[in-house]
Amino acid sequence: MNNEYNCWLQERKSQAAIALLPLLNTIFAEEGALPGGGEVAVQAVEEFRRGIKRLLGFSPSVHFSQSAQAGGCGVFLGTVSRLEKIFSLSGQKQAAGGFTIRFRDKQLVIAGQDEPGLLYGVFRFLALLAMDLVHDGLEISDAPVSPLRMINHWDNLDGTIERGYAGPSLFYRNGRFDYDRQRIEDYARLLASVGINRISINNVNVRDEAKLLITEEYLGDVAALAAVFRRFGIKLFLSINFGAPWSLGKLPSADPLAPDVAAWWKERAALIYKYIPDLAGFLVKADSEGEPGPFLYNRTHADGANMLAQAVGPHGGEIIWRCFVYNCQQDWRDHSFDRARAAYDHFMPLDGAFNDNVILQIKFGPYDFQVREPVTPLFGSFSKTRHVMELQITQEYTGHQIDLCYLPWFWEDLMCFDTAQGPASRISELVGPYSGGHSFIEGFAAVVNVGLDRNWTGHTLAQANLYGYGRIAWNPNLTATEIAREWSVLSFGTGPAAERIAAILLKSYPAYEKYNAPFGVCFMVTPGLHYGPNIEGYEYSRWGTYHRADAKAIGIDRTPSGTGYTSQYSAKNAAMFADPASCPENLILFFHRLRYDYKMKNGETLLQNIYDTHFEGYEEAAAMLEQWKSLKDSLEEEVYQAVLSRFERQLANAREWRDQINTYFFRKTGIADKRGRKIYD
Ligand code: GCW
Repeated sequence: MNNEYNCWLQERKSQAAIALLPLLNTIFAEEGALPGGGEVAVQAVEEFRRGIKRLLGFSPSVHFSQSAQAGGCGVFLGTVSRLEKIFSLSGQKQAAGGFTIRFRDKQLVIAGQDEPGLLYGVFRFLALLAMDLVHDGLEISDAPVSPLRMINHWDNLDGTIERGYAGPSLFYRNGRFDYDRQRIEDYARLLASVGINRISINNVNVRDEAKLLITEEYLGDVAALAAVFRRFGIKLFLSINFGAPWSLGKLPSADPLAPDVAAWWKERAALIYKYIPDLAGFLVKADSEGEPGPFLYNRTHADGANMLAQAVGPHGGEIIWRCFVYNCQQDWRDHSFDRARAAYDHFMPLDGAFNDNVILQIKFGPYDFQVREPVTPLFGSFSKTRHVMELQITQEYTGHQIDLCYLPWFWEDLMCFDTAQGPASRISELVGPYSGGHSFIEGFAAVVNVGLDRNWTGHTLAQANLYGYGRIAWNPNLTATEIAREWSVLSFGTGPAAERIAAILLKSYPAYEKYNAPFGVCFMVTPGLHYGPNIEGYEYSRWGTYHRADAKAIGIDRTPSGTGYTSQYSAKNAAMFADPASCPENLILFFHRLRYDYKMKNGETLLQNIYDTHFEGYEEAAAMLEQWKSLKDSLEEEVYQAVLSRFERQLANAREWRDQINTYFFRKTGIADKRGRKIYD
């Protein structure tokens, strides 16, 4: 049974837990976990206790002790440095956040490399317990592959959320912090349970009252929120407005090289850190979609980021600087400009010019979280600059949490992309702690999909995307299938329903992609809203995202004979993308302008493939609805009905996409579907 508020931390009787009952009755926690010791360790012990209550219905008693007893029966929680001597755990040093779980001889030991590691170990053990996977002899060591695992909120202080589809903000209302403390704690628990360790709490577009978050009027409230997340090993970032020195400080400019500007930020940082001594730093969207930035003063992005880095550096802070910088005042008539080139053109020349405490945040693709776009060429190319990959959990272009679209399916694909720059150059292989001279991706940041809706994500099954993000950020080698199964069992129990729900999840992305814009062409979506089709909606606009379909052909030539974007990739990938024969077909219209009679690998024309995928996508959406209906008797009525109504809306959306896209191309070409299916004229 599923109480949707609890997401993947459901209350239920676990069979494995029942078998372990006597053992789980007593917890011995090491000294460091004593109240007054490390806050995160204390929370880890508390989470263990709560977790057992959730899965077994009773609270074990906790004994804090100076030194654990090797002989006794019970649960031993602590850090490796203390427990390894007593339990002779393998002395291998793990990455920060790592843990070992060992269960044998009536002893369960959970040892964290550090306090967050203990917390993650506890959550992992509880997940294994809930999945009935705990057995005598169990021994697991795990550690996060990515050091930085971040959530970005695009919440505004008026309570709205930019691109939010699950109700108002968890944090703000009417220009103030206004939240249910219990709910924030529950949120922090959910995030920590999948390993999240950083959170930015306000929209990267910093407007109105959000500009005042860095003033004393709000800093006390920021500190109070930081305190809730701190216990769960999660540190806060604040999004800041680069123009603050003039908008807030009344200085003549915000020029990063002006001494009064640098001094203003230094002073401001000192004030902020007085309130929140462990603030992780600032997140900055500069020179992007109307936000101010260093270009206003003819300075580089390194000038801008480094100036801020110097302000927060003395306090241990970091600057996360977004690479989503492009000209959004484009003339659609101008074919020489290509927005896809922008991030690389702006940032590649600056590789190595950033301070050590600057991390660049790079959207996974060259455009903007499209359903299908290639991995940006910046990954694998940067070697002297710290950087992370930005993903979008909120379903801006993937169905607004009305349509089911299980994102880890696509993220797995991204992780497998081979940048072809040196050995071990797949994205998943590049993820790890940064060390100068290597192109390591230090982790991930993702725009979150939660709001005040009771089930957090609007569509209950969209919880899988939040869960999946945490898991992939922890370990990019996990597969979408593994994650779907895990999430389904944790959310719906070990019965047969979970396997069937996982199967639906795994079909959802390909279905969505099929009824969406074809073959990586992008942006055939309703302008502004970004839900539902509008095939020429962005065609004559300023945003630089065109497909230029005419009666004969569609797509942008991004090869050296076109915009040259392919040349930003490694030689091997440049050659692969530049030739339609070797370019992956799901991206073929991103890289090429092709005639509708172009023969695809299946022997059919491009046009026929467009028709086929759109008919298929609709059928697959219809099949998901039927599969959901067949689960009626296995699910809680409320969850069943709520998800059912989303599937019905999704089907209406899929139908609109199918028919508008097919009709558009039929009208352009006058060529009918060779299978004679209904295309409206
Ligand atoms: O995807 C686009 C969105 C904007 C967003 C921007 C960004 C926060 O449409 O709403 O602004 O990206 O990533 O900065």
